[in-house]
Amino acid sequence: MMRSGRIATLLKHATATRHLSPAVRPAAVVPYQDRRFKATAAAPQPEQQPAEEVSPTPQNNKGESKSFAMGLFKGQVNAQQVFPYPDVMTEEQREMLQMLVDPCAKFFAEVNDAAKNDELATVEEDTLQGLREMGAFGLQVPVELGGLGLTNTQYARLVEIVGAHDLGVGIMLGAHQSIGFKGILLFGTKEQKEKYLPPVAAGEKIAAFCLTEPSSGSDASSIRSRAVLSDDGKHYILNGSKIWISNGGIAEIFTVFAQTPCVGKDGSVSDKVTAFIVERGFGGVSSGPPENKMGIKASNTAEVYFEDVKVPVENVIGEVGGGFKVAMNILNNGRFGMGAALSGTMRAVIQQAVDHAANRTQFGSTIDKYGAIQEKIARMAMKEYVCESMAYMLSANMDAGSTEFQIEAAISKIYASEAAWSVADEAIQICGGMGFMKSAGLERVMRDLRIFRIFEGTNDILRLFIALTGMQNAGGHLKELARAFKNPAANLGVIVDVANKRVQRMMGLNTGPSLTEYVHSDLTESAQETSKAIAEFGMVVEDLLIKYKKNIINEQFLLWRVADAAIDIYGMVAVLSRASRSLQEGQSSADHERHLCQVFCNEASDRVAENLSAVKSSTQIGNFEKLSVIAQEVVKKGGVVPEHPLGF
Ligand code: MYA
Repeated sequence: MMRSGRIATLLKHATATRHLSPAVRPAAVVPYQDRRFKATAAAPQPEQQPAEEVSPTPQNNKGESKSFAMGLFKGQVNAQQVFPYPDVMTEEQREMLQMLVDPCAKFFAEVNDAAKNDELATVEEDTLQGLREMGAFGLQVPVELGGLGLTNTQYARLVEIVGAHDLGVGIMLGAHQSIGFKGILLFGTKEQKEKYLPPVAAGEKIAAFCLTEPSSGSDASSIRSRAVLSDDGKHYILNGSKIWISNGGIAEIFTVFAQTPCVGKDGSVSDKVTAFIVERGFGGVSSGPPENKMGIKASNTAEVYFEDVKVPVENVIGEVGGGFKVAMNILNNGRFGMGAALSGTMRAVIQQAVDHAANRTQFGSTIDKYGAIQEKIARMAMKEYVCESMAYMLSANMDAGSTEFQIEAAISKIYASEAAWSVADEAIQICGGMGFMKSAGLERVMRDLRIFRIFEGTNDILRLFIALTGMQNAGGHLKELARAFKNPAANLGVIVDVANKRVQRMMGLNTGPSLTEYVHSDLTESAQETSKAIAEFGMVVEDLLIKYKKNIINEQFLLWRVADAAIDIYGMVAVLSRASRSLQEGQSSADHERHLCQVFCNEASDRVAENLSAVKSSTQIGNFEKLSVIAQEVVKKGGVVPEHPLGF
């Protein structure tokens, strides 16, 4: 059950618009300043972020958001982060990355044995040692603290290789650095960084991220682990247990989230989440046996117990009571890695499937010549292209210093995990009986992939997160307009502009913010489809806010469709931007990318229209109500309700 923090704000914003007549509700306002992506400076390294930024609330950033996704919810195009396709790597960073790619790929092809790791449910020592020697445990740790000091984009390119070869090893590495010690890297004090980063970067000590508990999964702020300050004020005494912790059985350093009593401004005491660095060596830390899982078997997953663990006060990450946002920001910050890793997975399985299709003869021809197989291959390639375009757009935005990428990160995670699942499934289908054999390796990939739709925020909860975060922001936009109405004389320009756009939209004259100026001329039609989708999306969000006000939080059937439309639109923009760059630069794959982009935009715009019309359609809303009743009856019965067709 979602609590009401975000929703209280949404309510406030939405009700502020009640007195506006429909004719003057805000329209698609499109400030097209900053058209070019100017971020050419070297990417800010994580350590450059001051420790004071420990409670960044992206939504609270001052000034107008530059996030494309945030703007989308207002029917706007914030072009700066998406056009042209961002690339903020310096020449030096590019050269360094090029030097790392080949040895990394060679290592995974020749030394690591994914099938054996899966069989033995562990990562073999020679792989671990090789990874240590390559610096793979501290990819983003600053060089002076023993890491490789890579940017997000450089990191993405390397985890793509890991994802292509062994997702189990990927999770061991990812749980260690993408979330395990990321809190120290992003928000740690100088002392915390100096003490903890060198051993974790060297792979001497493994890290883990401890948030989930038996009674607290998606509802992360409901954790029960508790840490209480000792009488002498030098330690927190930590008690609690965590479940399904990746690296939980092998880690020495843990980022642990626990409730701590905090004194409010009015003097009242209430529990708030605080983040701690906990060493196994503190005593009182123990782990359960390795979990027996469906996939990613090579990575260790275990329960972790904390019993009267004495955690020094200097091991608090950020502010006492500020731990929930530390957790959310670590997760936001790590999600781009999944998009990159799973692009690698998709590239690998597509290669395997087309190799089979091009060599397997049936009915007198190799099967790649048949339309049924061609459609599969083309769709697999399209999904990979969208996923990869999103992942590197996001990593470049992060490298350019964006702090407001939480919606884009959630979109990328959802898209990547669902695309990779479908691509692996189709790869098996193309390979037929051979794909089903263990020796082909595809069943392992399929098993490994299943968890990606569940962990790091289930796709279901992230869909709600996308819709609600975007709507909260759009609600703020409506509030600004309501404020303008309080002093119409001073804000006449704003009001007239908004009213005109609204009228245009109602008369069908407004086809949305133009994107054609950003894209290659071959993609004009796709740009127009995207513009239309953006305008329609902004209008539907506005109508939903006005219609449902605070109750929108309870409309999960609708929120789900809003999120799906947002995911498709972000995908359209990502491929439009990337394919345009490719065409403009005359890249060898430009024509191929044009086709990928055109088909995706065309089909995605139909899906967007379908999702957005569903939230307005009384028939569909009637269906949602019936689906809710059906589900409740099934739950009440404890299984399917209809009598068996045979009567017994
Ligand atoms: S680790 C476990 C993962 N667990 C989760 O992801 C938990 C999911 N739950 C949530 O995210 C939250 O509880 C939700 C909020 C979203 C449901 N960014 O009232 P609220 C702010 C910034 O909405 P709730 C794992 O699986 C919000 O604005 N801020 O909160 C490891 C508000 O602020 P304010 C955020 O209703 C697997 C406040 O918080 C965010 O309680 C291993 C309260 O908000 C956000 N996202 O629920 C993976 N959310 O008060 C390995 C909320 O100021 C990695 N807020 O308005 C592998 C990676 C790949 C590597 C490579 C492989 C090869």
